[in-house]
Amino acid sequence: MDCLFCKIIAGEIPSTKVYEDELVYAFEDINPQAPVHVLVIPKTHIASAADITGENSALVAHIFEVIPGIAKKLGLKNGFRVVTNCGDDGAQTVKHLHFHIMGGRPLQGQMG
Ligand code: DGP
Repeated sequence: MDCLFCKIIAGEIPSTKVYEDELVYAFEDINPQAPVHVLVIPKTHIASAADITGENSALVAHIFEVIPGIAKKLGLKNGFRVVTNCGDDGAQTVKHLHFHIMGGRPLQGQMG
């Protein structure tokens, strides 16, 4: 499968790791939109939030379980944003489910 984020997980494309366990990989976004901008991805390929099912929802729950620890490690004491873009209208450019963690400054109240 020709998936950019699967290649990052495999180490075929370099990335700056922030967190990793057996299910999840987190790394710095190449085009940060905030002082802290990290992507959290499942190691199993799921194309987008539209592909979350009863079969893989435990993995998604695990992602949300590890996000507070990642945010703490990143020093986001004052809060942060978690976003997933889904599909073309959702401005998803990489078709591997990913959650943006953004923070490090007060963010605007509206998106898009
Ligand atoms: P989205 O628009 O939600 O699909 O966001 C995709 C994000 O992926 C975008 O913020 C930039 C980031 N990105 C794209 N290519 C690379 C890459 O090769 N390395 C890293 N670290 N991030 C990437």
